[in-house]
Amino acid sequence: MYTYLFAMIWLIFPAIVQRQKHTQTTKEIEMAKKKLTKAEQDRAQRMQWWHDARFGMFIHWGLYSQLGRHEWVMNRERIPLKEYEQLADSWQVKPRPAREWARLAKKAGMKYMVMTTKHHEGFCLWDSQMTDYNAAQHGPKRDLVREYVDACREFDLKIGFYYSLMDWHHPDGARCAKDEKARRRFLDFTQGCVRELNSNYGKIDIMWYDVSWPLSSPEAWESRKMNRMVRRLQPDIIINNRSQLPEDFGTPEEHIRAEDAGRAWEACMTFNGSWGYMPYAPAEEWHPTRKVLDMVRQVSSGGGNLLLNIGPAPDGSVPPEATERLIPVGKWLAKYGEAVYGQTDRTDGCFEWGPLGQWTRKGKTAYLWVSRWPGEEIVLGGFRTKLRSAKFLDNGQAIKFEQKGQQLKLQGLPKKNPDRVAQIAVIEMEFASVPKQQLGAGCVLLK
Ligand code: H79
Repeated sequence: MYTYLFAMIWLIFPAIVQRQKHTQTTKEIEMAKKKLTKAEQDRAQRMQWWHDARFGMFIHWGLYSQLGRHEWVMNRERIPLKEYEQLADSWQVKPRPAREWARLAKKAGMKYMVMTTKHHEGFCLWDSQMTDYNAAQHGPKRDLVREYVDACREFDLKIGFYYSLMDWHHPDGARCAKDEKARRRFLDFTQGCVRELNSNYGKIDIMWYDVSWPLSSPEAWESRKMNRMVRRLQPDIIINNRSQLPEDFGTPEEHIRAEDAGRAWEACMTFNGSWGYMPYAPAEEWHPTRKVLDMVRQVSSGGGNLLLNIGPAPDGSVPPEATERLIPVGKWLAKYGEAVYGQTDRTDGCFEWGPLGQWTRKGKTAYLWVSRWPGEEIVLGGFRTKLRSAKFLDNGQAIKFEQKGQQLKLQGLPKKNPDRVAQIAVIEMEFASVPKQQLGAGCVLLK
C-alpha cells in the first residue's frame, strides 16, 4: 500500500513541478510582453497630461476665413493664385483675438488648443524667414502665432501647432513629386518652417501635421529626420500621425472611432461641417450642446480625445453659435467632469447599448450618462457584477437600488432629469469588480 502511494507521488510530483515551471515561464513571458520598453515609458509619461486633458479646441483661421466658404475655397473654386494672394493684403484682424478663443476654451472645459499656423493655402500666420507670404509682412502685419501662444499661456492651456505639409502656394508644393530638385527645395522650406515654429515660441506641446500630398512615403518627406529635429527642439512634444509615420497618436477626422487598444487617438471634429469660417451654415448645422457632450462621452469611453473646431471670423472673433453652445458644455463639465477627465478606461466589452443613456468608466466605477430621464425608476438589465453603491455624481446624493437576478433597479429618483444644464444627469455606480453587462438578443442568452 505505502509502496504504491510512494510510487504515485514519485510519478506525479515531477509532473506538478514541471507544470508549475511551465506556467511560471508563460507568466514571465506575458509579464515581459506587458513590461513597457523605455521608449514606451517615455511616451506614456510625455502623454499623461494629454490623456488627462481629453478635450481641446481646434482653430482654423487664415486668408480663406475672409471668403467664408470653407478652407478649401481656393481649390474648390479654382481661384487663380495671383487673385488669392490679394487676400493677404486685405486681411484685417482685431487686436489679440486669440485671447477670446483661449478664454472660451477655458470656460468650455477644454485643456489645450491647436491652431493652423499654415493651412493648405500656404499663408504663414507667423513672422517667417522662409517666405514673405506671412502675416507679419502682409495684412495684419503681426505675428499671429506669437499672439496665440501668449494667449494659451495666459489662460493656462497647452499649445498645439497645426501645420499643413501640402502647400498650394509654394512653387514646388506640387512639382516636388516629379522633380528631385523641387523636392529638395520644398523639403528645405518645410523643415525650415517647422524649425522656426519649434524654436521661436518657447515650449510647444503638440505638433499636428496635416495632409501629406503629393509625396507618397515618409522617406520622400524625410519625416523621420524632421520629427527627430522637432523632438530635439521640444523634448516633451506630442506628434500626430500625419507625416506618414504613426508617431504618438492617431487622428480620426469627422468621425469618432477608437483605435486599437494601447494606441492613443484624438478625433478632430468640425462644429458645423466646415473647418474654416462658414457664416452660411444654418443654426441647425451647428452641433448642439448635447451633441458636443455626447462626442465628449464617446471619446472618453474609448480612451481618446476630442479636438473640436472653431473657424473664427476673418477679424478673429468667435462665431456666436460656438460660444452659445460651448458655455453650457463648460458648465456641464464643471459638474460632471470626473466622468470625463483623467484616466478613463474603455467601455467596450463592459456595457451593452441602452435606451436611456450610455457609459464612461474608471476601473470598477461606472458613470451612467442619463440623457433620457424615465422618471422615478431606472432599470438596467443583464448586469453580472454586484453593485456596491450608486449616487449622483454632481452632489453625491445616494441612490437606493435593488439588484435581483438579471435586473438592477435604481429607485426613488426625481421625476425629471435633475441636470438643468443639458438634461444629462450622471449617476456614479461602484461595482464589486469591473462591471459586466450581457444581454443577448431575446430573454435568453445563447452561449
Ligand atoms: O484642416 C482640415 C481639412 O482642411 C484637412 N484636415 C482637417 C483637419 C483636410 N483636407 N483634406 N482632407 C482633410 C481630406 C484629404 C484629402 C486628400 Fe487628397 C486625399 C488629400 C490628399 C489625398 C485629394 C487628393 C485631395 C487632394 C489630393
